[in-house]
Amino acid sequence: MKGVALLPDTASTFAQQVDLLFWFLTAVTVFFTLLIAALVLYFAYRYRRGSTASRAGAKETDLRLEIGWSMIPLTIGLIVFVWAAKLYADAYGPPPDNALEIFVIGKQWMWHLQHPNGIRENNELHIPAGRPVKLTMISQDVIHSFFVPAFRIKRDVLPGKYNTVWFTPTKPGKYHLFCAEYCGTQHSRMIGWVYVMEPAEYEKWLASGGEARPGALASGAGTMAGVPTASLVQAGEQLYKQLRCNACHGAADGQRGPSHYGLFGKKVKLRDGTVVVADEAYIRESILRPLAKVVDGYEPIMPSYEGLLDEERTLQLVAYIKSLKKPLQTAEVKP
Ligand code: HEC
Ligand SMILES: [Cu+2]
Repeated sequence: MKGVALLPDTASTFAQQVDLLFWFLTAVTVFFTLLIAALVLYFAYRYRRGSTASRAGAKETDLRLEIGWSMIPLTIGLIVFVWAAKLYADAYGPPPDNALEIFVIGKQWMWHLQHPNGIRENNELHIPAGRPVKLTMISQDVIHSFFVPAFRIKRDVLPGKYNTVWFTPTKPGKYHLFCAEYCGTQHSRMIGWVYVMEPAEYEKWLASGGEARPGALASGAGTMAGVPTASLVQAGEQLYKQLRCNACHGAADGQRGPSHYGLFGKKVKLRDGTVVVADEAYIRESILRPLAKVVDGYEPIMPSYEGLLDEERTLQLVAYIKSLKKPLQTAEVKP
């Protein structure tokens, strides 16, 4: 430890912005604390019992003073509110398009992280500096919370629902990852490291399947040694065939079920007349609980896969369906 750390490392673009807000709040607080304390002392001294200071013309009320001490704090409060709300909306809103997408599964008591190319890591995450990273997170059991103080991001990881958060790491280094939601006996062990690497180094790491990683020795309990056997999408495709999803879902609509080509991001009309956007959460729900939202024009005949698929395999299916782009390449889906 290097002395007493006032703040954790500042290692993402949010961290810089959050710190600015933090220092602004601190400055405002210090300023008014000193001002008020000085006035209290000054008046206590000046008008102490027995002092000769004149008390003539003392007023009961002063409208300007009252407006002042209402409006100034209100203005400062609103500035802080708008500033903080903007930061919050940035961090928890949609990420930039070029974001690197990482899937996170929390389970008692570890973090399971999955790169798009299939590399999996446990309690370790390797990412390049300077590029936005989007985390799509879900829990296999109870509520967890993904917390990296150096990035100033913390987001609940819930069972049954994808939550996302994004950030842009700025500084290569090794940063603590915590679970910030009490999740059972070994909650305190649900920790790990985020390695931010120079982009070139990261490419090397990816190419080596997650072997050439700094810190590989430092932390004994590490990755499942890469395993870049199948990319997420390929794993999903295999599973899709294995589960015979294509018995009902073909290359075009009009089979027993709708086609999945071009589904991701599309507006889907449902039986009850409502329209939903097909995002990750919708696709996941459609697989696990097909009856929750039935597509208009189709019979509710799809079997539920709830209980048959764990979150990892569900993610693979979601990733595969996401990858099916509109202009369909024939022969990709064999009925
Ligand atoms: C017995 C036929 C059948 C099988 C097998 C089947 N589905 Fe479906 N699926 C349907 C039908 C019919 C619908 C439309 C009605 C609905 O929403 O329930 C549908 C809807 C969907 C949707 C929503 C599509 C949209 O356009 O909004 C997704 C996603 C989906 N299925 C994925 C899968 C996956 C993944 C599998 C394999 C694990 C699978 N389905 C297996 C019949 C099937
Ligand atoms: Cu936890």
